[in-house]
Amino acid sequence: MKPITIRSIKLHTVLLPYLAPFETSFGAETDKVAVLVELITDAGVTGWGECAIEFWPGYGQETAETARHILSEFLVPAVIGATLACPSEFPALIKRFRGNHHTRAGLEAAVWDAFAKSNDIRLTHLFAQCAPEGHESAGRATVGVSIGIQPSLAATCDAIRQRLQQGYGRIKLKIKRGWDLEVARAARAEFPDVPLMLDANSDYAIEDADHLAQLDQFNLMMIEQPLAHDDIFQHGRLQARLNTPICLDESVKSASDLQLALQVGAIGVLNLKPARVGGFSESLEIYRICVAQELPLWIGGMLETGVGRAANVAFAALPGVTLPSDISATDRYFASDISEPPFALGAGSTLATPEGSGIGVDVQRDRLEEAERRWREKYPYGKGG
Ligand code: OSB
Ligand code: MG
Repeated sequence: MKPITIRSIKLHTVLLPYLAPFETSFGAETDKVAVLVELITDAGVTGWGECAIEFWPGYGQETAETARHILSEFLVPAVIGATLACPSEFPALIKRFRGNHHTRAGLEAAVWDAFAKSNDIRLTHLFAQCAPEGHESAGRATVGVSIGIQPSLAATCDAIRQRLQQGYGRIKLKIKRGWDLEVARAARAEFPDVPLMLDANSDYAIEDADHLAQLDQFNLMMIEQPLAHDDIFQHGRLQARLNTPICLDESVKSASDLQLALQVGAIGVLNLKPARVGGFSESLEIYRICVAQELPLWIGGMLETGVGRAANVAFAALPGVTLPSDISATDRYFASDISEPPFALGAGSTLATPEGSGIGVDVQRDRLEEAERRWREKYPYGKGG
């Protein structure tokens, strides 16, 4: 394959209003905030990547301002002019800078897209080439939907019913302290056979083990991230007291975290968010471990714009991603996304990988400018730009 040389990089901070606020155990969000990375190669090919952040330092600790700072002061200067024979050479270029996983993942994603486009291949096929021998892209990802905390149990059941009618085959409900057993009970009463899971976003402590064990009666696929975002050890102790498999999200920030979680019995399923682990190279490393250990795997989402969504769908179409991913159709998030075409739910609760080369979706300049203007208007004191 043809190598690429990075000529220039431009950053875009965007704000896209969600169709409805998304509430988790740590609060509600009304808008998608993201920093989009536009990378241009010496040959004039443009690659796009998304730093999958949120408005505040919650889930991933990074914000639009930290992402811009880390990119413009450190990461971008370190990579301009670099030539890459393969995108997996990229992490070495920025190895001396630590942390900021969501930020570096956005930059790396732009490299993967530019590389795939330069070689006129779809990103999903490029990922497959980097996966173990014999792994080929299915050309579509099996997906589910993540439903935020609702104002009532009735509203929760309404939301589930609506998503099932739309064709989603797996439901994830957000829970928190005081909003857990009744939610599972209400959902199971109305939907006894639906593949169902819960996500606590770190709201519990090991002292809640007896309480959480009561969830075993609801035949859940898994419970996601019940304990602290930086804990692995206590999840191992908790798993010993639950039949429901524990799925780690926040706690696995690298391949080495995953090895530790496996070693101490803290994990039965992995939610892999490429942003959380610092990019697609580390994601491929983690993918190989999951395949070798036969650990059930799915790809998580951060309510991304079409740019981030396209790359995640490309990865989620790999055969080692064995469970439905948290990547829903565009109309579950936005009235109008930043890119075209939108992602639509297909038969069997799937999203197809777009046909074009690279991520296969095109950023719409007018919508990009509009979304950048929205960010500036909402945060006029120099936040982003
Ligand atoms: O915990 O998986 C999570 C969104 C933002 C931050 C954390 C999480 C989520 C989701 C959304 O669950 C999944 C999606 O993108 O649809
Ligand atoms: Mg989660």
